[in-house]
Amino acid sequence: MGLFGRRKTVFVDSDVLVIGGGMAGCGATYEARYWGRDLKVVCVEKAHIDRSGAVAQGLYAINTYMGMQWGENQPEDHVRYARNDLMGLVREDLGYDIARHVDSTVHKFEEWGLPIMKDPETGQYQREGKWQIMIHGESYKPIVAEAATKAATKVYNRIMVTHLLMDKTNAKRVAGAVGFNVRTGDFYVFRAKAVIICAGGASHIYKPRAAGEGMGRTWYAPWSSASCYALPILVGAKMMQMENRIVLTRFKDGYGPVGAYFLHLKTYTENAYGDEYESNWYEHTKEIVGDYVDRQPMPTCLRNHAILEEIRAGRGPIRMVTKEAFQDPHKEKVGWENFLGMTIGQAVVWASQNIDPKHTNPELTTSEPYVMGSHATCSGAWASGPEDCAPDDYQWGYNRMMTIDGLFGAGDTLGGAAHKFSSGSFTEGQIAAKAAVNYVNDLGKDHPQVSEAEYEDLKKTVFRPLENYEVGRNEIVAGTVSPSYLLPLHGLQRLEQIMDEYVGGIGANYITNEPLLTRGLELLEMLKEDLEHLGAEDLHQLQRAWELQHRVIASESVTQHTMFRKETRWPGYYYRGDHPKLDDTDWHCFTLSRYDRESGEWNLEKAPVHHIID
Ligand code: SFD
Ligand code: AMP
Repeated sequence: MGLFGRRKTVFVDSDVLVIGGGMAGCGATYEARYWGRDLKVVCVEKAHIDRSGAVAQGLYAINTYMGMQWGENQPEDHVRYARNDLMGLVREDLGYDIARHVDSTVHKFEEWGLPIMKDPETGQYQREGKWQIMIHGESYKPIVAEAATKAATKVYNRIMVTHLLMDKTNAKRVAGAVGFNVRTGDFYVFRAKAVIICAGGASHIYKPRAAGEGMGRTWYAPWSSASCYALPILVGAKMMQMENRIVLTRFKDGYGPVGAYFLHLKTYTENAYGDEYESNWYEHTKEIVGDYVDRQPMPTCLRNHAILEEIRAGRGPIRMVTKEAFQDPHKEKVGWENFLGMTIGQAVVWASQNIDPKHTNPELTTSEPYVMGSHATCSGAWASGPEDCAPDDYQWGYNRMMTIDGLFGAGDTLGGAAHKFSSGSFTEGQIAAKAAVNYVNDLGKDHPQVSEAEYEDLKKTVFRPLENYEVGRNEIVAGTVSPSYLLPLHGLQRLEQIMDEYVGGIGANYITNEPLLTRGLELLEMLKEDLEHLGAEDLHQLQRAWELQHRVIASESVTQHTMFRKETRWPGYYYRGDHPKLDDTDWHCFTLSRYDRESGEWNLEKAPVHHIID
């Protein structure tokens, strides 16, 4: 049993287990109770549900709201918008399903106490842009968490889920999950009839621009550690479009989002010499992507592309022209409040660097890539679509169920439906939970069983880094250097460098090619071998160790997908130097992968893109 054999094991039984209590997880927990009045609904969260996930700090806008009550937009319009932004490749059935339900979700948020700004003239929600509405959202997360907490049978905070459990007699059916309490070190075995993964996206798989002491400052939450991808990948669920990682235009050094500035303050950008530059790159971009360059609004990746090209041409930095907008006291107030309610670090960085946007146009930069299913990209698990509108190719079971029986997902976890954002992620959690409750009810007496041998083995695996450290620390040669273990931070830095240099990160100008990807995969394989020897000094480091494990498997998936798609589909997100153009003839398709944990092999295939909206 090793050094840690006597560690306590806690068993928790549930009908529906929700992994991750962020936006999607709160939506799933809330809705599972609505449809499953008598069911046992458990939510497990690695932090504390009141302030966890990407919305922990608050938000200043809800980016997905149709406004159907005022005839502003229809769900079909949102599908067209997301399809356009993703250069054609979205699961229209999934996006439509969210769009038709998202307004009523937002109305609930308001009912629960979220202050939504109103247009003083019309009394309607204050629009930031066509899809975005403005909120006083510092307490957005505690508000939705309260609804989920009241709905749950129990929320287990401070437990990091590390692995899924499969049914003893059916390896394609989920039976629960295991994890550990990051404060007490207890081992948890969650037995469940259905599992909904809502564990957020992935930051820190690429080397961030902010290194060293600023490392924790990234745009996406630094604690978004790819569990939502690793958990399904490791049990053989199919993933989609994992090459579609996102790069965001952000204010320099603080990673402050730009949407409120562009859309509400009506700011614009210029190069170092005060010139407009996007039109310089029109012909060049048209050669790469064809007519997609003429779509309105211009796809997010192409806006990045123009910035990157202008900088490569030596006319950087790119600045946002704020000086004009900030002359209006209302806009000045909104400009500052936007960050104080959402990304406080940006306001602090400006103060520390003597930047007052009223007098200085701040610099923009492009971020390191993140992996997300909820913002302007849609990487994630491949899920079954809604019964009434998903084409046959996209329908094999319950709505939002992955290719594993009983395993559902929502938010960043699921691929295909870009532009969900916070409201759409909560909505998708609701949709998944309704389907999961139906699944549980339909099971009857045929319940999945967990295998004792499986969870006992996992218990040893989960705590092994503590043991490695305990034994290996006797051999420390200098400071933190040991010949027999690897610390999580060192492993993370190695991962970030591999991804940066070989898989198109900032250091490589987002460019990669087949030889680079091939070498990147070899280096990832070597890193994986060394992960057996991760050493964790304490429970906090044990969590870091498992976050690293999850990031590495997700990174491998990104690399495999990037290798498979032999075109540059989204210039501005990444470039295949050996296939520099968009190729609609061969690649107007989804890429799917499946990892076989026995052989370690990845299987990649194409899936058709069906357009269900004209
Ligand atoms: O402007 C485990 N987002 C924005 N959405 C908006 O609607 N408006 C905005 O203004 C937004 N902007 C923005 C946004 C995010 C960030 C970081 C900033 C600014 C600075 C995007 C949304 O936040 C995002 O789309 C949703 O939050 C996604 O929801 P979800 O549920 O997929 O992820 P989550 O909320 O991060 O929650 C994940 C949870 O899982 C937990 N977890 N628990 C147990 N075991 C494990 N192994 C776990 N791994 C993770 C996490 O702790 C977390 O609670 S703007 O820039 O676009
Ligand atoms: P961001 O703050 O960049 O995360 O963006 C917030 C929202 O505004 C998202 O819905 C973006 O797609 C949208 N957005 C940001 N910048 C622009 C722009 N220049 N044009 C159109 N939409 C934008």
